[in-house]
Amino acid sequence: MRLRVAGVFAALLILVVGFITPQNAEARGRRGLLVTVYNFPSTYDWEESSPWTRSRSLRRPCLTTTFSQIFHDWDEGSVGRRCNDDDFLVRYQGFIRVPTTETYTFYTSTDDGFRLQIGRSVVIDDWEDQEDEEWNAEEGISLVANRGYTLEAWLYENGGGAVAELYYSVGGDEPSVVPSSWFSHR
Ligand SMILES: [Ca+2]
Ligand SMILES: [Ca+2]
Repeated sequence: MRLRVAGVFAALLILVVGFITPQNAEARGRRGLLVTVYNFPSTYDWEESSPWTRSRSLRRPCLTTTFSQIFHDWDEGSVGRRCNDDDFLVRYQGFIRVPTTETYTFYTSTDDGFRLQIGRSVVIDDWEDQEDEEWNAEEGISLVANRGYTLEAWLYENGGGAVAELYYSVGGDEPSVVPSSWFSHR
């Protein structure tokens, strides 16, 4: 009897988790970053835009989900089935916790523009039309171990391919993709 109750409870739990996990979600629970994607008209002037100053005016996302990392190559395609192939904006929100107190250098490979803010510091400000390369931008910031810093990042795609990849390095090591274990959104 007790086993049967446990079985029913487990089934219910799976149902509930499945229901609250958004479509396209790559991360569960508090893991990963909250991601919101918005469509824009093809005439939009991206390089002159600064959505972080008017984020409250952004309405009706084409996709709301969680991504475990900032590590995607959408090629010529879209982020979600209701989203444009070109002219879209991706907003990442959450927290970053690093394992050791260090100066972290962040590297980006993005197409097109990208901006990364950690706490109050704008670490990467690379808001322009471009193709992805090694590296489109790199910048260092000192972070304290196990402290939860707010993280907000933005990517826009203006045409052709779309890429958003965030790497880090400490002490001159080869850059690695920022691991999912550093990100959370609650
Ligand atoms: Ca595209
Ligand atoms: Ca592009």
